[in-house]
Amino acid sequence: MKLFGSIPSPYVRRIRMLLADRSYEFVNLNIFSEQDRATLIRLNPTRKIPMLVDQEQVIFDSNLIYRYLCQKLALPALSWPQENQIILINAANDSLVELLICQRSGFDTNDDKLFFNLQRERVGEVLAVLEQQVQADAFSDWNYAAICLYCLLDWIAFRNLWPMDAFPALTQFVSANQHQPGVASSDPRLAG
Ligand SMILES: N[C@@H](CCC(=O)N[C@@H](CS)C(=O)NCC(=O)O)C(=O)O
Repeated sequence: MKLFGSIPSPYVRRIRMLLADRSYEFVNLNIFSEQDRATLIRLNPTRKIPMLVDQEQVIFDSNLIYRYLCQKLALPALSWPQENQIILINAANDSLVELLICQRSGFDTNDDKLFFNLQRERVGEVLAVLEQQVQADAFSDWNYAAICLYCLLDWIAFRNLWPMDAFPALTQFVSANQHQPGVASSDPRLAG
């Protein structure tokens, strides 16, 4: 199996952490370089990372990759509450990706504009719900939902995307899980 992605991407990191002790090849792409972008486009018309190549099969999207690996590696299927947790994490993650791309396109994402307001509202509300869930021990097991949460929160810290002072339980969740399998080796700070 080959996982195509980048080191900083939180969506790619989920799968790297999930596969921490398993044998697979990681192909590190810079999706904005000409050569790597050609690889991305050839394999994945959505032009997003990650994608997984297993013999002739190409699987797009971290969520589908998890389902594929569940079947292939007999991993535990997600419960409905875990599916909902991942929907929450994805919603905040997607909005932060959009805001980051807008910033890199030269927009001031703190402007009072509908698109930016919607993303910021979503991120703030979702982080507040996740804070409550962590306080209620809904992320106390190290499972795929917890991996996804860790990748989101550590990426927020790495890119300095959102003030976390209002979310002490989320901050504590990151410190408490720093030694989990695959966390250190997939650190986005290693991208250089
Ligand atoms: N739903 C996708 C989201 C993947 C995603 O947004 N990846 C980002 C990198 S973190 C990306 O490839 N962005 C490129 C773009 O938006 O053009 C998944 O779960 O894999």
